Amino acid sequence: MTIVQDVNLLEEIKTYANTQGTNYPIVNSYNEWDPLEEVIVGVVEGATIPDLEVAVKATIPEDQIEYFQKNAGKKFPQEAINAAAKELEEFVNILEGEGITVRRPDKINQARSYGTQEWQSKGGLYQAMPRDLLIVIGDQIIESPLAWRSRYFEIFSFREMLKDYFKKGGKWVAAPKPELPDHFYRPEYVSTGNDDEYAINEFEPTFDAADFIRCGRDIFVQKSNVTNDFGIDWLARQIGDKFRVHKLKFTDSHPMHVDATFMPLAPGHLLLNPERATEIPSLFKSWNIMYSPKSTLPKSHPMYMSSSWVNMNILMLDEKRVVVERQEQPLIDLFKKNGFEPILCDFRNFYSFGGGFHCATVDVRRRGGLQSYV
Ligand code: DAV
Repeated sequence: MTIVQDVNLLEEIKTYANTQGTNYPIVNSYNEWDPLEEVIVGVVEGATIPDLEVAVKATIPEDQIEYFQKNAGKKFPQEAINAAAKELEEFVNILEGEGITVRRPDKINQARSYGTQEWQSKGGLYQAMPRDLLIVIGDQIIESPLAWRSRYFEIFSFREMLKDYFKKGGKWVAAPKPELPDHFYRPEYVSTGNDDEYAINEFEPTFDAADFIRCGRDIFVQKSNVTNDFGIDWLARQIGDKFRVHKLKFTDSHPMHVDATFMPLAPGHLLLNPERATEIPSLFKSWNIMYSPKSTLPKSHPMYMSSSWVNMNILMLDEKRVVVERQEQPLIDLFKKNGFEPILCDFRNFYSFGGGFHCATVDVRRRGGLQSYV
């Protein structure tokens, strides 16, 4: 893994005014670890099997391809949804118990077809993973231009809260709505895991917000089967020259979302996926590098959309407290050994839908300002 390009590289700007102790804007989050005050947590009710689009096929586990092909547009098994929903409630209770304000999107029926003048989708997907849809960088909350047609209208179930944030002074921005024509996709593409080729091209900007990770003024991003250079350039220009955007490249044959690969935990501490991060990114050479143990999930556990590396997809409540899956003992031990305070929550049934605690959330407000950490 190496930084292949620095976007928006400007002269060094060290520390901005740290607003600690004063009032923050309603939308305020610069990194993954400042004390969390308000968070969006997804909902999984209504989760629907998406069409086997080119960029879906490029990212889901191969043993699910036939299932998606046969069942697109139908709901995922109700028992699986119910079990995941129960874990989300436990997660919300934990967050609220820690004094954090939790907002939830509207539950909408995704098992309904829709389309544009160019294409049709048998249904939507879910509202379970707000991390893909929205990114907060500083005082802006930004809607992503998603590359999956099955996620075209997903953001609508978050609009009530976005309107509310706007009314309370939040800066609300949406990236240009993509067209997603057939020629945007590359069905012929076969990944080697090490090339710079993906299932989408550069016709228009797209990204999933979960391909970005925030470390103060340094923002890290991977290109993937849903995030292209054009999308990265759009975001870099939108957030402006207070930030530097760095592209990272990992060894991953199904790249989509960097947060089960590369997870800065707190200043000086970086959690890496040992299979994908074969090198330490150069800016992190002086950091404490922690390699995530493999998930303890049994092979028989259904994983519809992702690998079991979602065990390292954790949420930091501050520089010490970390929400971890209850049964991931080796990872829990690693956190303790490195001075972190794990807070345990069942989440294996939620994993089945393709994400962990980081995926299931968007941190809208953390207590802290813009700083340099690397
Ligand atoms: O298998 O590493 C994780 C996806 C998180 N939204 C993976 C994908």
